[in-house]
Amino acid sequence: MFKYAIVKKVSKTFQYGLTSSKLGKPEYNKALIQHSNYVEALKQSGLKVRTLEIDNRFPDSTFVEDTAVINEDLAVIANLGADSRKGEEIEIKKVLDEFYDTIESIVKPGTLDGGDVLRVEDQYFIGISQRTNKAGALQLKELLGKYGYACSLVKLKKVLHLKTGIAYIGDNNLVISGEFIDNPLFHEYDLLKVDQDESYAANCIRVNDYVLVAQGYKKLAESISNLGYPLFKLDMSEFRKMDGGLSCLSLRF
Ligand code: CIR
Repeated sequence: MFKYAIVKKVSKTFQYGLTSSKLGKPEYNKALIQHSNYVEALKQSGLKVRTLEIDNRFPDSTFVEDTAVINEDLAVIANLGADSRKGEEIEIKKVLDEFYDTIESIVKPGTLDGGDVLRVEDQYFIGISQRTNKAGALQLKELLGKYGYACSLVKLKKVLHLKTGIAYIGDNNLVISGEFIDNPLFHEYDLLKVDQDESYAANCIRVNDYVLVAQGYKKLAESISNLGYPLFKLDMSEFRKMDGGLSCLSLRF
């Protein structure tokens, strides 16, 4: 069970963030509404939400998930892979200091974005991507290993982050899309395969009893619902324009 979430208000410079989506410029006011609906869903799922103030120096800073990897034992501060995002982690470290006795950090030459780190029970998968390099992944593997977590590295081919294409929703159920479907690393799980036309929705999150899923992706919503999970369907259009999804908008612990 999660108790807390950390989120961060959408920067006024959001439209200048990194993206490969070609979906156009995000509408700021719409993004604010979508963000506040997201926070509301986290609260309805039972979380106390800590909302960090806006920081216009960092257009992508609302995507707090990338700044750290946290679990019940420790917090690991990321060394973000994109130059324009380096420094976002400083504020997050200060906040996590209030909650954690043990805080570690990924350091140069290692880089790592939290979006590349997927936890499945006591097993972690770490994506090697444009943002996370092997040195960063191996540092994280060593840190988590001290607490008994196993780690496997997954080389990404197309997607930005590992969790762009995979989500673990509990009870052995892995939501999986695109390049990951044929990867034998994931074949021991019960796979909910996401069709190509719904691939954006693969980035969903389990929060206590609920699954939060992007609105407008009916096939996946139905498959998850058929497994018995209650859903929150959230409009994510403006975050999608900036390559962001549901997991990216919070740190949950
Ligand atoms: C970026 O490219 O860094 C942001 N525009 C999107 C980050 C999305 N984060 C995530 O998938 N964990």
